[in-house]
Amino acid sequence: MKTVYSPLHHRRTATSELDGGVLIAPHERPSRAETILQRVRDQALGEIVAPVNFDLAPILRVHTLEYVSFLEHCWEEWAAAGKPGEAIPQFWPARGMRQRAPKDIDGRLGYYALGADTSITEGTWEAARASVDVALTAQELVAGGERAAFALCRPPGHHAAADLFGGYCFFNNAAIAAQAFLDQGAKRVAILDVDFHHGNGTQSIFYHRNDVLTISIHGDPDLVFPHFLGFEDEIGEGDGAGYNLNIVYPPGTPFSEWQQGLETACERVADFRPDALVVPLGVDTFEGDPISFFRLKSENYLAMGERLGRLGLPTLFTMEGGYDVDAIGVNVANVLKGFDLTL
Ligand code: OKP
Ligand code: MG
Ligand code: ZN
Repeated sequence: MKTVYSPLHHRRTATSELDGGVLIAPHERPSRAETILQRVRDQALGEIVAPVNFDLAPILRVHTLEYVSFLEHCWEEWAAAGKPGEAIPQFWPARGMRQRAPKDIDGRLGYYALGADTSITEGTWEAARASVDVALTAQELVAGGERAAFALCRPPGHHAAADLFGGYCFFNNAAIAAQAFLDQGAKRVAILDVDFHHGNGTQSIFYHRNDVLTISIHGDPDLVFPHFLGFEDEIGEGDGAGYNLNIVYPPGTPFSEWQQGLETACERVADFRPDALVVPLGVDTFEGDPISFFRLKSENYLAMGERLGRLGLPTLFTMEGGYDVDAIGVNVANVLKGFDLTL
């Protein structure tokens, strides 16, 4: 399958991630995308193509205008206020407080953030825009008749909600692409999130709808980020009741267990009879991942890709997490290779 890649991801070069009470070098770093690109190239998995530039319209189908404007201007406002470091939120509209974006940049940062792990920096806007272009270009390949495409998105997207950034995400690439399929005439789209973390943004965006089935397999949020969403009793609401599925696993989960969740997820996808499948692809389920707790091995990603391919659906992969940079290329390429074996 083809891979869509943009070097503009390099514009996202944060130097700080608040973790353990100190600022560390971010886990979500440029070398991630480069390692994946290199492996895709070395394994000759298919042509690597540049994205087309899209305007804001497809983004605004998913995100609010006030949020998009905030992201566009955050860095200049922060820099104009004379702050010495990167833009990190510190204050939230917590329980009992007003849910309203104030004028002050510290207030606005907290209003639009779901955590303090994700700094906004110069170039973040440009990189996040390019990441959406990558997803939408790959979406067009699939809509145009390719059986599958890989959007090598960076920064990732599945934690971003309609008006929230965090968990290294700004725009929800997978949700924007899913909405694009619908806007081009698809009746139903399924999103199957295999990243180690719950796809909270994607779930929230489609929670009240039955035209997008959202499924996520992830580490128990009682124990890990995003902490406040992703439990199994979240099944959707209103028209969306029955159209969200969360499959949760504990620390130490090996592929033999995880695979059962994948089987359940795939059967639900097949029952839904979608016109397209979007797979937010994180490989932070790997045993060597520094911030996660599953135990998948590199060879398991071949089987994962193969199972997804056996669904027989037009499929768009959007890159999400995976932080063992030495292994990320092999693991991602294995998923794509396993999928391609079914063609
Ligand atoms: C993004 B994606 C670890 C910090 C955790 C949030 C994790 C974001 C994961 N000390 N920060 O789903 O891979
Ligand atoms: Mg997930
Ligand atoms: Zn993740």
